[in-house]
Amino acid sequence: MRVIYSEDHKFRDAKTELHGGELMKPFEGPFRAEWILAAVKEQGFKDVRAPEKYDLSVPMKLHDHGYLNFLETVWERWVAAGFTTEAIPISLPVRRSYCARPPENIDGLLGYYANSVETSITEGTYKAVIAAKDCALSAADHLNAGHHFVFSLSRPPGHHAGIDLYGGYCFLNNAAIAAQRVLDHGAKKVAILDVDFHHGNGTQDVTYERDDIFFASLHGDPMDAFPYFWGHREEVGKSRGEGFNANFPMPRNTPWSVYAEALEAALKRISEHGAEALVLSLGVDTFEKDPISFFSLKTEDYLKMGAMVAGLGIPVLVVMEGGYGVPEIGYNVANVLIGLEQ
Ligand code: OKP
Ligand code: ZN
Repeated sequence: MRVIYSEDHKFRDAKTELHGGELMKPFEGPFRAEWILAAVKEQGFKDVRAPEKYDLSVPMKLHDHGYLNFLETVWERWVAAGFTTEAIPISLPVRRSYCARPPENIDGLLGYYANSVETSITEGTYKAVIAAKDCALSAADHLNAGHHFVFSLSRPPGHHAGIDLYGGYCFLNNAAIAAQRVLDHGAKKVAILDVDFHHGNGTQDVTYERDDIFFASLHGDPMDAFPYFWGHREEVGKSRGEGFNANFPMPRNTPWSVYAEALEAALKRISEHGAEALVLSLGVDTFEKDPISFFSLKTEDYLKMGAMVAGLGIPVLVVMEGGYGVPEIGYNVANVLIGLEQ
């Protein structure tokens, strides 16, 4: 298992997250990658490499070009508008708004491109976002070169980032970017399996009308969990992508025994799709002690998760998504990697 890691994730270190009506210290911070890196090294994954640098040609196949320009320039435009704090949108397009075109004002533009508002944008954010994208692309190139397992240990996460939407701590869809790179190298069919506690609404958005990327997500029922407006079972894909999207919402306190059945079903669908490679959007916020989630997985369950995914018998590129609050996140991630290699 090769691990791809860039120190540049540290440039995303927001001071604020709007949570429960207050600006608090964010759940998604540099300490997460540090805990995960320390644990995977301790568990024997010592082949840690920095990513190569890439341009935006692969992200441009998935994300809106105006959105990419927004990500690159938002901080300087926010500062130029006279703001001195982290950037948070105020006004969002909602039901019955006429939002056919992005506003010119940066305050309005933030809302135009946001799918939620807890994700404050800071000076260093874009640099870290680019590094996470480079980790995903480098990991894909290692897979393309014949490695069976690769881990992109990156942050910020990506699975809530849609075609032209940021939020849920995400900006670029690292998992879809990796999947696209594998397709560009010659694979005809790939799959993305999202085991983060939260529905991968961004990944669903960028893959919804495609039949070359099968997307499956296991997550807290959106009736009760962020991102609330996506992730129901009836979302099965659209036009040529119809039948290539599968959601597995689950209730509070879901234990491994129930989770494993959904995972089995998702893996069966991925097999039937004929995927030649898998991108695993790995969030370990399904852990029983996660501070913002409500499943009941235990540290040893992640070994079984990795082993089940390895049962597909295809190359697996693991991309880091969520997992918060407690140092166990590192051991939970390491257990998935150990399970994969068994
Ligand atoms: C990102 B990822 C806590 C409520 C949830 C956003 C959660 C983003 C999760 N303030 N807010 O999928 O782990
Ligand atoms: Zn999550």
